[in-house]
Amino acid sequence: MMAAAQDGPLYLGFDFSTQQLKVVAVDGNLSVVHQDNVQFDSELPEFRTQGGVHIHADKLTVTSPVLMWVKALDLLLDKMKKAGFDFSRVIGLSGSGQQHGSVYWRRGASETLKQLDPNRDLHHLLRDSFSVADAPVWMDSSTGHQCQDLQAAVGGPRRLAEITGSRAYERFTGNQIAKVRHTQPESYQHTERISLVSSFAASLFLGDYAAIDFSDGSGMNLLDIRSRTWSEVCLDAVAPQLDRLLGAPLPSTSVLGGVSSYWVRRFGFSERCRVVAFTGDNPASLAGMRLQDGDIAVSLGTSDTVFLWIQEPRPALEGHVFCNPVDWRAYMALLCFKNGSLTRERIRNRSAGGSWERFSATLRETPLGNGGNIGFFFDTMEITPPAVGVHLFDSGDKQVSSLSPQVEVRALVEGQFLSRRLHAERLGYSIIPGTRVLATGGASSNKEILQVLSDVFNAPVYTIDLSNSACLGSAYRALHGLAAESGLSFFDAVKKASNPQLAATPHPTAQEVYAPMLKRYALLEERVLQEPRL
Ligand code: ADP
Ligand code: XUL
Repeated sequence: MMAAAQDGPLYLGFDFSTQQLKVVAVDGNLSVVHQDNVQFDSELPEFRTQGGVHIHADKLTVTSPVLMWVKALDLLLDKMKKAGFDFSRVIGLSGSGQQHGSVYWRRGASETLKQLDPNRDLHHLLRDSFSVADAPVWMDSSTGHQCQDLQAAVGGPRRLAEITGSRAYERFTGNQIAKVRHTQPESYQHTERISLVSSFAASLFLGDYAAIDFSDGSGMNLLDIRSRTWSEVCLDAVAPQLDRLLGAPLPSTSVLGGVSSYWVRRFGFSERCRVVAFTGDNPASLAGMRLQDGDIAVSLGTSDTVFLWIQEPRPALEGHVFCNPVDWRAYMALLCFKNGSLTRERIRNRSAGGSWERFSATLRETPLGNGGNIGFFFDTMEITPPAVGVHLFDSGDKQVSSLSPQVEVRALVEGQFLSRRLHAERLGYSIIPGTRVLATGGASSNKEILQVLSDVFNAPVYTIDLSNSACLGSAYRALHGLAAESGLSFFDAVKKASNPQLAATPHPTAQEVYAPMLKRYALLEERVLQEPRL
């Protein structure tokens, strides 16, 4: 058993997320045998990011340096090598990226990718390969005009949602591409390929441009999610001949090819090692949690997201429908909340002395329902709902200017989860007996936060061993991608993985407290949305 584990095949999953690059390796039994990460802010300080991004002076434009991601990969692989990781055992790799971000490859970059010198770091080799140095990322909300133009060209928000699964959203890649084309025409002219963060990362391993997969491609406002081809009307509205810059999209389970000779010669990868299409971090998390129809996933990372497995797409004006990453016939619905972990960190620093322990103790010591106090904490322009600012209310629905530190901590966490539940229900999702809430992301390691989640949703909360389900899901997808060619389903391919563990069950009074509070929250949200934006 031991001997087999020490020389059997391995699968790697990478996650190019907002604040860090992570990797896990699993063996054929789906046990995690290695994990590592590179934090952008602290380990690559030369790029001067905060939370992995640059927020520009207009506060709306948000970008990350592409070369930072490349350098992070150099660093991560070096760390693995130093740790004695045996790359020759890896027979499949895949990965995920923060969704919606776009990478612009300069003319000639494909030739560079094909002839990478194994004696040098990638970030030296690719220094001149990007026509836009600062990649727009999902936190950007600067493309309001482009969104209006796209919706007008297609026949309105509802029509756009019908085709692409979402009305126009500022962070969606088509609108970002339209902005780059207008604001940086020269750079756009010099671009030979546009990748998502996921397909950009896959390209580094492949030594060639990697296809965009159907699932992450659904976050662009460009893909027809039913025919799984680019929508001509959407492409035409964004830029002429955009299909040439994007390449044809492929199923998320596709094997794209082998790793390039750079990886074989520099790190000792096997020539047999295959690259399976990379996808978005949320789709990859769905795979990592082995989410099933009826479950609800709540991801608590830089962004908070809520997602579900759905059979039939019924796109609405709120939320998104993506092609499913593990079953090409199915779909997933997703809601994204921009003010997630970074807002929790701000309130932790302000009201809990900068310590998660004190933050958690406060949640333990304060009552369910928080004495009727409710808070909305939209530090930056929220996506769901589109509102900004901090709005606090007492038990009589009177707006107040501050709360005590203890009440503030609970108001933040309860408010966040009331919002997640309210908007999930509006999407048509209802909690019935037997519903499992599967939690993941950095904050899912916090038991007290999970208890509030369980109480507000009045449902049991489960976690998987690894809080980074996107990374794990990428390793699972690598394994499945290799097996999928013989027709094996994703769930059959990963059936040996350990089951999610129960982390919290709702307090007996949870329903009594939160059912009326949810109604109040919905009414107060209406009020917040009507307030003028300063
Ligand atoms: P991403 O993948 O978006 O980069 P992660 O899912 O790794 O982010 O989550 C990172 C976040 O996890 C950090 O910003 C931090 O706020 C949060 N986090 C880490 N530990 C805890 C904890 N004990 N309690 C609450 N939040 C935590
Ligand atoms: C999803 C979204 C974020 C990013 C970053 O639509 O914008 O969740 O994928 O994690």
